Amino acid sequence: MSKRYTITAALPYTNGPIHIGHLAGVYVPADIYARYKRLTGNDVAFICGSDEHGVPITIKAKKEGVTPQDVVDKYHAIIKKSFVDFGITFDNYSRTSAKIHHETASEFFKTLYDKHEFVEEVTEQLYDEEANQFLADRFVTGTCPKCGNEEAYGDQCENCGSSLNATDLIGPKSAITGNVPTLKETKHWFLPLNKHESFLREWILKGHKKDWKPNVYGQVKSWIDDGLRPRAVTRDLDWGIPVPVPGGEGKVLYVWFDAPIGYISATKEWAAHEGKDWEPYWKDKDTKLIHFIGKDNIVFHCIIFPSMLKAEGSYILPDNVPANEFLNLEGNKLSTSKNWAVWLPDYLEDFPNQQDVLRYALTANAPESKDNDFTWKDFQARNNNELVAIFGNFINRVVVLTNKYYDGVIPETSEFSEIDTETLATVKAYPSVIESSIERYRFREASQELMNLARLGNKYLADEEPWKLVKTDEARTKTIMFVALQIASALATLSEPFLPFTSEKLKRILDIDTNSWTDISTKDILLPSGHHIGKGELLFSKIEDKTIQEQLDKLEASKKANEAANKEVEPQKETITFDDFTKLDMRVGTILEAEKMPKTKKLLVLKVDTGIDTRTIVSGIAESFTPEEVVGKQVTVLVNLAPRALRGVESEGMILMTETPEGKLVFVNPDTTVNSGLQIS
Ligand code: B3M
Ligand code: ZN
Repeated sequence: MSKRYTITAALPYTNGPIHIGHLAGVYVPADIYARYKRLTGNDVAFICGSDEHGVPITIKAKKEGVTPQDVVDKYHAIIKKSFVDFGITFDNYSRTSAKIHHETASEFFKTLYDKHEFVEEVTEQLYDEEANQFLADRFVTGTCPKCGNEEAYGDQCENCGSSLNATDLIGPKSAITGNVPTLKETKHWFLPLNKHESFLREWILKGHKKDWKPNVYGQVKSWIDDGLRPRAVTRDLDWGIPVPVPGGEGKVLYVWFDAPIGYISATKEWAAHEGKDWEPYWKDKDTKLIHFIGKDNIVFHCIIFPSMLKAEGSYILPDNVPANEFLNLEGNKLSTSKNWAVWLPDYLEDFPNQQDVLRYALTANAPESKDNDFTWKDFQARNNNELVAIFGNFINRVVVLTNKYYDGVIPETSEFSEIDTETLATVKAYPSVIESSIERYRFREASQELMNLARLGNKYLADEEPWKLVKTDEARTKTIMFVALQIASALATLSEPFLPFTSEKLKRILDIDTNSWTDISTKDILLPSGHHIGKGELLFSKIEDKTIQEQLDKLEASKKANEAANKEVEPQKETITFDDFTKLDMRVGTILEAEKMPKTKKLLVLKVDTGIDTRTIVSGIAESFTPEEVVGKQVTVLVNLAPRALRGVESEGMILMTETPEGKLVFVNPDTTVNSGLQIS
């Protein structure tokens, strides 16, 4: 029976592109669920949009020397394109800087204000005297009072997910100047969450949201049990939605107050475009509201937003909030600021038209109940051992053999053998097998069940060996190919939520666009005899080790570049006198010969013309230069350094070098080519 679903996916901050962690944590599971609900005949509104207010945007704008609007315009377009590129089928991808959102959020705030749902209070907030501004959210960092994380923000700790007041932080520090903040009085409007505790207990704990994932239910229960406190829902900032009530001048709505309302405004925008009524999607009690998010957003979607909806009074509450844990990358936390990520535009550049490979690898390894690690090796294995060797191989054999034996026409069958009947019965059971996993938000499990259907096909062909029988038993061969084609057709339909691009290709190859999800379990024949299929095309291609190594090298390089960019400059050494300096005798030298020091990685043995003489100098530059690269180079040489033996070679002096932030050694060179021996002072 068809139902109405409002499915939302967390609104990504528009302060940078999105990466594989966003896909794995939120958007691929949400898309699988939305596609599946559509395929099974439901009325779906799949909603998302850019989260364009909040401090991360203003910090980025300051860093890039542009306006916040420039930042959100740039990244809204990049992110929106990434979602289209990866087949994330939002019915509307809006943005919170849109007029309709400002109106909707202002109206929502005004309704709560008029209902006296807020507490208006003047309190002391953190203030940066030098920057002359209040410090809220990511403008201030400090130690989380709950878990000790030293990089907690003023509104939230990403480590334990706690929602914080900036004044809760231990040892707060301004993210603008680094100063220790002072306290200054200011008026804000608070949502008294403590007032909603009994409702939340009733709705979640007593309502015993048994189908909420344990990681979600557990976090929510601990917050409620710890005691809920009023949360400020306005800020002393100039980027955001102005507070629409008297006394709100110079203040904006807290980003986590306005952003969830973005789901509502984006639904309104979509419904207006589609000529639909938006209200049933947010106010009809039979509508299922599902929020797909990452675990750091649980408190906002399970406690704060439901309290807002309850206080407003006319909205439904979320039916489920299947939050995922975090995805790590090669053993380290994904980090936008440290550029430790696989950005979606970069992925597509390196793996064109291979979105499904990433969707599958991220789903098969999704951080559904605990943080999980994305490794390029696993990505390669999922592709080569499953998508190529099982799914692709099966489809390829079915299509090639059908074209080879019957010119692409699906053959007539004779009587089914026992294995045929069993196999076809197993195929019919797969929609409910996959459904059962999806309905419990177990998309990893669901993706493996899909792969098991491909395994079934592979095994059936390997056991029945039509390529051997075709010479001796034409009737039996025809029946085997007929059965195999039914499995291929089921895969074309059931793969759509997980592998949308492959599903489309497969439907094109098999020339089908009719079978619905339920047909697979109800119809006896999915592809009738006489139906004509197309020629084969490779669904997946093997990924070689060198391709994976290139990705690992890229990561290593970005890690080095980031370390370099953030490297602290060495503190100055102790002061020396001018006399000390005059003792140094630095000359221009020319490297005449160079060779590697045997059995070492770092050392080159150089013959240097110092203008005074030609001498041997051992230099630790072999990892930055080959001997050929340095011959003829003019360098700065400290000539009166006492000789010392290095690996049995007497080194008489030192070549002056420096190390770039990327860790590469470079010569401290005289500006132009000059005679060796010239003094440097
Ligand atoms: N912009 C995403 C995050 O915390 C946040 C989600 C808003 S959903 C209403 O990374
Ligand atoms: Zn914490």
